[in-house]
Amino acid sequence: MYTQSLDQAPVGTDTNNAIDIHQDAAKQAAFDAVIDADGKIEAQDWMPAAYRKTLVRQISQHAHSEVVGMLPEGNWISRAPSLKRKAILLAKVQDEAGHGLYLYSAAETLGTGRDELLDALHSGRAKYSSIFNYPTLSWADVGVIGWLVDGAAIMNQVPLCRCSYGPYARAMIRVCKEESFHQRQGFDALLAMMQGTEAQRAMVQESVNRWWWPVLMMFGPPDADSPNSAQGMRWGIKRISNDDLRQKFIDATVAQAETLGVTLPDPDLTWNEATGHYDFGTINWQEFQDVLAGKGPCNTERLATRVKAHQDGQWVRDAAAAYARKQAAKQQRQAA
Ligand code: FAQ
Repeated sequence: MYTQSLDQAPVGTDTNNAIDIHQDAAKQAAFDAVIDADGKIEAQDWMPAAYRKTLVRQISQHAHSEVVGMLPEGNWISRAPSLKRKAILLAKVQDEAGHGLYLYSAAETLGTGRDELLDALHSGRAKYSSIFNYPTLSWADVGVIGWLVDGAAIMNQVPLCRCSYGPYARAMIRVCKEESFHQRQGFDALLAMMQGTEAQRAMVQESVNRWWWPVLMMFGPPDADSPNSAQGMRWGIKRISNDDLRQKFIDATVAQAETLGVTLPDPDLTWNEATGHYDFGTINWQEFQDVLAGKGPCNTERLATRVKAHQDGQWVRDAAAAYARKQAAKQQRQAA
């Protein structure tokens, strides 16, 4: 059962209050039945306040990640090594903007406005994925982001296509298809470099060395230290735990690294016949906490760039609003 009963006042002598509580209990029971049957909750359905709050938190953090996630790769659009790679990178970065838009729209269906969500990001109150606070120092980083960062994102997001909240689940279907293309283009870019010169191979290896551990942190803290996981899983928002997704990602990536010819920078990475999984070394969770606390290598720069982009775009929003007002007035005149 997923009740809010602890939040509810006891049935008193007030008849209206008793009726309200009775109605809320009926709504809660209907909600629980949908969740228990693995069904979908839609925007117009009644839902517990805590379910709504959790969804707004997760979906908006996800949207912010897509939008801030454009910045590390965007740095390389003007420096891509060929027209083909530039066109692919432009398309990928635009896709990430689109993902942000679907996700902000999904969050808005829960009754929180876009301005409020963006204000939380720009004021530093909202989180976005830790991974985007690391710098892109070489062209190989663009390939590694596609291969590993998008690869981790897909591993985390495919189960979200089955999320109990309909608008989020449906947004994730298209997002995952596009992330899949992103992952492959990253692998393809790295494969080309690995078949190139010694200097190119070294550039790929150096990039993998820097990104591997931060990528493993993308899945979130260990299950034992994840305050939101248990409830998120009971509500069918999260389907697979942070640790299980991290393990699935490692298991899938080792063979890809071998195909590429790169070494994953973990001396403890060994196949465990008994568990049927790879064992791996200790993740530096202090580094993760530091990045979340705003002390990562690029936190300040990323937020400042995002705020500036938003401010620079004010005239576009003003012009769009003025045009919409003009069109509405025109329609009113025609209807009169
Ligand atoms: N970074 O209790 P949990 C992408 C926070 S999209 C920052 O385990 P939960 C596409 C967490 O929010 C990447 N914060 O939390 C792309 C919570 O804080 P709060 C983003 C993190 O929600 C590719 C606290 O720690 N994907 O890459 C991180 O149950 C290339 C405790 O954690 C999504 O957002 C982190 N890595 O599980 C774009 C997917 N991990 O809110 C451009 C949807 C945890 O209590 C280029 N989100 N935290 O203050 C999820 O699946 C979940 O929210 C998790 C966290 C798994 C991220």
